Amino acid sequence: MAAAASVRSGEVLCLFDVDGTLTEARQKITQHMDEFMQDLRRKVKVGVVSGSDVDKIKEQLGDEVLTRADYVFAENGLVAYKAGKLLATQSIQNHIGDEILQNLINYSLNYMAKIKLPRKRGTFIEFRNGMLNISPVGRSCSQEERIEFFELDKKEKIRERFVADLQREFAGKGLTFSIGGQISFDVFPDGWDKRYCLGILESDNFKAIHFFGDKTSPGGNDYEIYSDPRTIGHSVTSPADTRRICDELFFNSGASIPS
Ligand code: M1P
Repeated sequence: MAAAASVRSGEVLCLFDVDGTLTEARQKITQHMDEFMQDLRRKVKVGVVSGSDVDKIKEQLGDEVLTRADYVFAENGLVAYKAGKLLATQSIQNHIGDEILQNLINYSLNYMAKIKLPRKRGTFIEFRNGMLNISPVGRSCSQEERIEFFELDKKEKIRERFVADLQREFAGKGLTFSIGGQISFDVFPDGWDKRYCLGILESDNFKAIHFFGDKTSPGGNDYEIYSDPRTIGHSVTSPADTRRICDELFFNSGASIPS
């Protein structure tokens, strides 16, 4: 697939979260959904914005995602691509400094060392460009172990309690803790949530930016961008629901592209 054409002012952009919106959590996009997105791309510009890093987005949406979408905003846009080209990256260590960063890592490892779970695996803290991703069970768990932790977490609120503790411990340090997926939460400087990518998009002068996400309630990692006045927010329940809404908005209306 060729790289996207340059963006003309006044166009419409559809911006999609990944997990629960374009794919099932941490799963690959289905062929049907992938084809749908390419059909949509004939009508509007298409971008993705995820808390995940670019390698995970590629695992889920395919290696060609950087050119099969007009924009890819990994780590909430802290690593940003447009038409396949890297625009900018951010560094959490430069922003918050090594002192706070190390305190946060030490405190989190210490907290996790005291949690007893049915099982633990590896990679409890993943250091990304613009954020840390912290997982009590460990990111190297299998799919079955992931679901097991997710179910346990729903009952025991392991991540919620961990996040509440960190919010108390690191109050006033300018950090946001965001639960987006199933086994982990993200930590990044205040303001570096998914709205971060809207700043990057400003100069492209879109007539309208539609955002689609599944974690749109307060506390969810789609909430801020979903409720931002710069977007038209759509709350979805699954990839099929995303397709249904896009279908209604852009294919079945019979009218011009809604803004
Ligand atoms: O859905 C977004 C989240 O996806 C992953 O979460 P988990 O592995 O816990 O399901 C992570 O990449 C996380 O950073 C991201 O916010």
